[in-house]
Amino acid sequence: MASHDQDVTLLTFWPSPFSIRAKLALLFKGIDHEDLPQDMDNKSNILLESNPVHKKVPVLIHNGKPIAESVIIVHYIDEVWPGKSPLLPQDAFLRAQHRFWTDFIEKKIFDSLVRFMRSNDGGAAVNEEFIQNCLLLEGALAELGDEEEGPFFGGGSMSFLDVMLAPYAVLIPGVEQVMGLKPASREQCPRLHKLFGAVAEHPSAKVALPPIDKLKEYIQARYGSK
Ligand SMILES: N[C@@H](CCC(=O)N[C@@H](CS)C(=O)NCC(=O)O)C(=O)O
Repeated sequence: MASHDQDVTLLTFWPSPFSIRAKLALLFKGIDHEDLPQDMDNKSNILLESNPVHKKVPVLIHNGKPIAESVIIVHYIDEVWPGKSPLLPQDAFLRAQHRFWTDFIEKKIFDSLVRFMRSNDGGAAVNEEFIQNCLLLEGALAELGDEEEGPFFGGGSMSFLDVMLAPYAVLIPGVEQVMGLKPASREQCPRLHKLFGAVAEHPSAKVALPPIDKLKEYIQARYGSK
């Protein structure tokens, strides 16, 4: 682990895909930190004071200064601890591509997944929308990620977009197994399947991602089956 002169605390909620991103970025960079799990039904003073605008996790507190919003947190981590392998590419156009597809994950992938989970009509239409969004992401992966170098958007090493997507490696199977989501097939999205497989095997992701059975119990309790 790096830099013992830094005081780094992360406010988290274990099933939160947003918390998982921030945790993964810290682990990937080897940053010593304290993980402070939060009770979402009884928000702590530290959460309310450090994220008074949204009152949500994750919040990174670095030497007493709070940073909220997972995308902003991962960006901050990458700037403060560039280390041997920066998450964002050096090239400005590629950086813009990573930001564009991050925005797509928030606005399209996450949104269609949550609408599926909340749907009370079986969710077939929104499930199809979700698959179409995965196909678009597959196209981006084929364009941006060098398959010969490795399975990630960053080729052989995780990059910004890989961290953004990593929580879905467990979230999608969780929603599939509890709620009957039909994910894009291996034939439709071979690169995404490889990426999620590689995420599941990544040493930092193994620590950051919750076990699938625990996540399934949470999804079942919170959303029920379809
Ligand atoms: N856009 C935020 C979303 C964070 C978020 O929605 N966090 C949820 C947990 S998954 C939360 O703290 N919810 C508490 C609440 O809504 O009161 C991010 O990227 O960090």
